[in-house]
Amino acid sequence: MPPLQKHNFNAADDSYDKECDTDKIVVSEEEVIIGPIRDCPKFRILIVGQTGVGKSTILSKVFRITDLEAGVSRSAVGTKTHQVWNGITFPGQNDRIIIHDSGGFESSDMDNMNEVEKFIRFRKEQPTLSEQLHCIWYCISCRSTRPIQKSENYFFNTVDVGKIPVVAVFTQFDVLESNWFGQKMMSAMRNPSQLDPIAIKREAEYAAIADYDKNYRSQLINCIGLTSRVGIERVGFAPGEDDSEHVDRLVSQTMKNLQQEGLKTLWISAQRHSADLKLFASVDQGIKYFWRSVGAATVPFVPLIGANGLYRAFDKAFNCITLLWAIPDPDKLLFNAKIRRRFMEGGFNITMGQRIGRRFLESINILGPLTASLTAATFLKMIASITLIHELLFWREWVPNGHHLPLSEQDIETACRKFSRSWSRGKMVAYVEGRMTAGTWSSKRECHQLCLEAVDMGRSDLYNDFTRKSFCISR
Ligand SMILES: Nc1nc2c(ncn2[C@@H]2O[C@H](COP(=O)(O)OP(=O)(O)O)[C@@H](O)[C@H]2O)c(=O)[nH]1
Ligand SMILES: [Mg+2]
Repeated sequence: MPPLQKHNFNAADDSYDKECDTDKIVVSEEEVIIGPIRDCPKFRILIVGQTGVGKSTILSKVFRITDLEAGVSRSAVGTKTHQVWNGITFPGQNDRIIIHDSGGFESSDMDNMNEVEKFIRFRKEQPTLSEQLHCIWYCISCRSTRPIQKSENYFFNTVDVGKIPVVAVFTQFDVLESNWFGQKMMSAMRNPSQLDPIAIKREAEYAAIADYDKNYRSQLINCIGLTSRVGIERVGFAPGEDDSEHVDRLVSQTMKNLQQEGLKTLWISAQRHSADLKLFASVDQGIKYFWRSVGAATVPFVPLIGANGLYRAFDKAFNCITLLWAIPDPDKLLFNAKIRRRFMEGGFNITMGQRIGRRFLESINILGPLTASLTAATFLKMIASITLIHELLFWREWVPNGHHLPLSEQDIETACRKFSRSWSRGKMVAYVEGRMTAGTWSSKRECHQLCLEAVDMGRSDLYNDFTRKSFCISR
């Protein structure tokens, strides 16, 4: 543990005006997120399932990795049965995951299952969080008419996973839908004058869900018991169809099964599907930093904070938000003080040459020290701006065939400029300032709510183009 550093946030010196090397920021013990992610920077997940159930497909959807085989294997070990021991990482694609793939095995192949069991036992005995296994996805295909067989029975009833969260994922659900669609179309053909493909598609969806509940989900519940802590989810990725809702459900089901706060945060950072989860967490963490630095735990709060403190809190919130979005950034541009200033310039729409730092913050209020509402408004605008600019960068890399382009200064420049000139920024700022003047900033809860609303407002106009898919995960 590094020594706990005490900061005098209201110090009158210029220390925070100096370029701040954010890589070297000393993290105190109570740090909520930077600590856990520093100690355990990668989410370690085991994915189990027979060949062809769609394991690689799921991984690519949730983590934005293109090719599992192209990952970097940590410890290449011998035979196919031993494949599970290889932790695969994805530098430049997703720096927050280590994947263990059971490799394909047939249902009667108990050798492979025994190896999986040995691997789980080994991971359970590891003393540090980063060496432990954080989650298991057990995939079963809906293509199979007998989904629960010998290896499923063995895994869910005999293998002792301890506290490791398990999600049973029924894959290729769309295959059930198309089977039902086929059947229903056939019988409708008998009376072609009443043929209505749209109505039949809807009927097929309902039939598939009923089929799934009765013949897949219930079968598994019969096998494991109603009180089991295993999460159960279904996903289907039909070619050419929008499947974001399916990925959404798997991401939230996994989140629900994680017990530890630190792991939940790591999960939010590791999954690269839901921007909403990252966004909510950014606001949560940003407000926490603000609150800690204002030095007032009472309600209504009185911010006892100078420009130094504000800048410092901003900087920490920035670290935290950057870690949450986990945008592949091989050159660590997002931790560079000069580049970070572009975010502030983007957020406040000031000209490039202007000095940003403590003096800038003081100059916001040229008549004297920052007032309570001004402090709060400034900080909330900052949190909302950094969050929204991160979101722009997050979607930037997700254009067909264009993902995993390394982040460049130009990309950051473009995103900051787009944001600073957008209606969104204008609306967000006006909203925060309006509400502040009305005095609705005096409790923690109100500040938090206001910041979420501001982000939402800022979001509304930024994504009228193709880049944003509207995922929404309710909290
Ligand atoms: N229709 C449909 N096909 C899928 C789905 N998931 C995977 N596939 C296809 O099934 C095949 C095997 O998938 P893959 O992810 O490689 O399975 P793995 O062997 O478990 O890694 C590939 O041709 C995929 O395109 C799905 O949800 N629906
Ligand atoms: Mg595979």
